[in-house]
Order: sequence, then structure tokens, then C-alpha cells
Amino acid sequence: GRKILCFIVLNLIISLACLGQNPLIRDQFTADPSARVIGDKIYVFPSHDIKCESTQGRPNWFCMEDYHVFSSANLTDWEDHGVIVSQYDVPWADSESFSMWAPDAIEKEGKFYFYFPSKYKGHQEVENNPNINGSSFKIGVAVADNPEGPYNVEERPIAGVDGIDPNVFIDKDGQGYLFWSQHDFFGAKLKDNMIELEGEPKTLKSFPAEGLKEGPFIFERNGVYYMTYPHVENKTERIEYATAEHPLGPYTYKGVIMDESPTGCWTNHQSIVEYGDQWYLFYHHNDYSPDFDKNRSIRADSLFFTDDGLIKKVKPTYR
Ligand code: FUB
Repeated sequence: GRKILCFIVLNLIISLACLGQNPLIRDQFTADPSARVIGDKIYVFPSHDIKCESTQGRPNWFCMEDYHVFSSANLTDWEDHGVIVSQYDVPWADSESFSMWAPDAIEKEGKFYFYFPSKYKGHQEVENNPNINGSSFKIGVAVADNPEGPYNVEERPIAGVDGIDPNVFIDKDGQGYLFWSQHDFFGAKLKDNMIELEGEPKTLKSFPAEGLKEGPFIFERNGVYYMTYPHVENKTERIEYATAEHPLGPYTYKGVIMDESPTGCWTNHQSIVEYGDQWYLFYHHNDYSPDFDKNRSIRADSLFFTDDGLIKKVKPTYR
């Protein structure tokens, strides 16, 4: 009885601590948080919004030139480990497009693999020609011996991948998968080296047909694969999920994890992680930039499951 009481009190303290600290990073704009437990800490690999000069990137749009990584042992105090990858380090990226969008990272056998999208050199050809079916983004990888880096950027983007918002997942049997979005969601097995696809990508079906979907993030719990993603049906993105018995599907739509922003932040972008017996949803909102929703801030709130393994809706702790 005492043990259970201690457990409940501890969880309550952790949850309350979490409620009190949003947004997580207060000295810069951050978005698209990918949270990973590494050792006894949580690492967050977000993207980095900046205020663009009028000559940089697309005016009044996302302006993103590099990535920082942050870590915390208590979800309250965050250490900024500095820039790990910048658009100027990536040989194939168009460093005038400021398009280092949502990344992801994972540990495998003591190495750390960081995946990021960017517009590539020559992307204008696709953008200016409606007859070419393709994306103006590709996805690159950088590899390090420590989560904080230094990261070595692969010379070329991943062959066979066109799109944004990479998400990497390693199943219980050690098989790696890469997911990304390009109108639809795509997924493919990764080779052991984690930097090449094994076989052809598969289109993942059975998600809502209408509206934009992006930002896939998959996790496994009790043998169920959860695919979570932001989806715009009306004006702003809400976070939804679908489940499957295999990482590559088929997926069945299950419901909404977080409703649309009440104050009109157009994007949201999630990751879900278990840390110290508690599940957390990491996401973003434009807390520090109410008038310009391309300058966002990352947040986290506790997440709970029903006995049937469904995800209970998370209410953001706005203040
Ligand atoms: O941060 C830029 C883009 O906005 C991301 O890639 C999308 O997921 C959305 O959050």
C-alpha cells in the first residue's frame, strides 16, 4: 500500500513539475520536438525557428537554418548543447532556403543517427514545374558517437526518399524503419547501417483522406504500433493517431490526441515517449510569438492510456 501511495505521489509531483514549465525552452524559438530517452536523461531534438532577415528564405514563412539538441534529467531544467547540424554543413542542401524542418534522431548500438529534411540544390525545378511529380525536400542523415555530437553529415541525402518530417523507429527485433510525409505517409525498412533504405518505400494507407497530414511519429506499446501525426481539416493542425499490428501497417484511425490550437497556431508536431514510468507528449505552440505562428516554442504534457490502450486526449497547459 505504501509503495503504491509513494508511486502515485511521485507521479503527481512529476506531472505537476511538468505542468509548471511550459514552454520548455525560453531563450530561442524551437519547434517539432523529437524526444528520446538516452541513458537517464531525455534528449529533445527540435527544429529551430529564427526571425529571418527580409532577404533570407521565403518571406513570412518558416526560417530555419540549424538544429540544437537539449537534454534534461527532470523535464524542467534543460541544457542546450548548441548547434549540431547547420544548413551550411550539408553539401546537398540549398543553404539559401532556410528549410531545415522537423528532424528526428535515434540511438543504435552506441551511435546516434540524426535525420533532417531540407530543400536540395535545384529544388526550384520541381517547384516551378507542375508536371514534375516530386518534392522540393530530401532527407539527410548525420551520425555521431554522442547525442550532443559532433555529428558527421552524410554527403548525400537518403536515396529513394522525397519529402519532409523524417521519423525513425527501431522495432523490438532490431529492424529500423524510416517514415516521412509527402502528401501521404511513406515508410520503409532501413538497412543495418541506418543510412540507406532496404527495399521500396510503402505508402501507408487508412488515414483521413481530406486535408494535410504531416509529421509522422511512431512508437510501440504492448505490441501495438501507434502512428501519430498532425492533420489539418479546417484551419490549424490537430494531433491524431492510428494503430496497427506492424510498423508498416495497415493502420486504423483511432482518434484525436490534441485539439487544434485555440489561438490559431497553424502547425503542431508531436513525439511521444515514456520516461520514468510516465508517458509524455512533446508538441509546440507559438507561446512567445502570438502574432507570427512561424516562431514556435516546444512544450510537454503528461499523456495517459485507457485500459484498452487508447490514448486519452491531452489538454495543453496554456497559461
Ligand atoms: O517546422 C516546419 C514544418 O512545420 C514541419 O516540418 C512540419 O511538421 C510543421 O511543424
